[in-house]
Amino acid sequence: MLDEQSRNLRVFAWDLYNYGRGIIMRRTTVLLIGCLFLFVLVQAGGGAPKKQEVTIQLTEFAFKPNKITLTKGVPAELKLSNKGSVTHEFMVYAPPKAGMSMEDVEKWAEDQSYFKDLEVTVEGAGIEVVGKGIFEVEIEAGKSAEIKFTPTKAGTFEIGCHLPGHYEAGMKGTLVVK
Ligand SMILES: [Cu+2]
Repeated sequence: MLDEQSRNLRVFAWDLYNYGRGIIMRRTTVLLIGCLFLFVLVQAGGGAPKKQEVTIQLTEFAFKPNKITLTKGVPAELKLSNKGSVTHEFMVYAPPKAGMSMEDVEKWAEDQSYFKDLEVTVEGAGIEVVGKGIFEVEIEAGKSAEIKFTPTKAGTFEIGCHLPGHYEAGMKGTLVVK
């Protein structure tokens, strides 16, 4: 009788042991699959940059650098820093046609804005503006602003500051989207 009981107990203990092992193995398998999944995610993310950041300084009367290149489809963050002593603005638009008057170029810059149909976020001095139809960002002397958007149109565009006299003084540059 005692033998029978202790045998049953041993069988029970063995079952319990196997049951436990099963749980541990299942857990290990889940953990391994989890790690593998994470690894695949990291690998996939490592191929293409998640965002592109460019810092542009605005001074009298230039953008530095005056040529920037962005990759289409990758979220972009342009940090605009006014290092000058007067307000400057940042506009991006299709290159104006030859022979346009200054007035025409200003209108063109607004109408042909790169940001026209894009969702754009502008952050600066504690203000955040989000939306479509933003075509210029004005930055006071010594202040900074950040423009976030995902470029969708490839091509060559002009960067310009159209505050009176600035563009004529050479405050322009080029944005290339590849
Ligand atoms: Cu300016």
